[in-house]
Amino acid sequence: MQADLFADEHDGQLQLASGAMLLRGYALAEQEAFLTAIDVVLESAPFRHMTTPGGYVMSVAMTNCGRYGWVSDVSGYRYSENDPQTNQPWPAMPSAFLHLARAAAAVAGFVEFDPDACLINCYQPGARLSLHQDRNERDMSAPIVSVSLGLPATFLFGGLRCGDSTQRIPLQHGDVVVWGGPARLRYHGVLTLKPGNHPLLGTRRINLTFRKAG
Ligand code: MD3
Ligand code: FE
Repeated sequence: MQADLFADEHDGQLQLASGAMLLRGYALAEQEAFLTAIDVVLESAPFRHMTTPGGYVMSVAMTNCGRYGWVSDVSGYRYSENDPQTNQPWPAMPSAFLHLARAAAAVAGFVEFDPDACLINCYQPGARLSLHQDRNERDMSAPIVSVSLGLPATFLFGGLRCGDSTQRIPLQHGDVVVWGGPARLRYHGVLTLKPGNHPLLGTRRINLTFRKAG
C-alpha cells in the first residue's frame, strides 16, 4: 500500500528495501545544470532506438556519456567505449553528473562511488521498459544511481527472480534512487509512460543511470 511505502520517510529519504534508497527531489537543485549538460551530450550522441538481441526495437530511446556506454543490438547487450553510430568515444561525463551521482551514493552509504558510465533513457508516452536485471557491469559491489527528470513514471521493483512479486513506486522529476548491495540484482522495469506535459521537459521523461561498468 502507498501509505506503507512512505511510512518511514525522513527528510525525503526513503529506504525502499535493503540497499535501495529514494532521495526525493535530490536533483532539483541541479536541474538546470543537468538539462544543459544533457543537451551537450546529445549534440554528439543523439538519442536512438536500439535493437534487442531478440530483434525488437526498444520503445525507449537511449544514449550514453562517460568512458563506457551501454549498447544493445542483435548480437547482445554490452558496454562499449565507442558509440556504434559514429565509432567515436562517447561524450565525456559532465562534472555536474559525476558530482551528483557521487553525493547521492554517499548519502545512501556507498562512499567513493566512481561511475564510468551514464546511460540516458528517453521515454515518450507509450514507451516502457520491461522487467530486467542490470548485470553487464563488472563490479556488483558498486551501486547504480538513477535520476528521473520530466514526466512522472511508475517504476516496478521486483525481487531476485523474474517471477517474484513487484512493488510499484512512483518516480517524479528530480527524484534520485541509489540501488546497491542486496538490491543491486533485483528485477525492475518501468510501466508504459502516460501522456503529459512537463514545464521543463515537455512530453518526455528522461532517466539517467550512473554505473561502474568497467
Ligand atoms: C534496481 N532504467 O536503464 S532506473 C535501466 O527509469 C533502467 O529508465 C529505468 O532500469 C528507468 O537499466 C529504471 C532505476 C534502476 C536502475 C537500475 C537498477 C533501478 C534498479 C538496478 C538494480 C535494481
Ligand atoms: Fe535497469
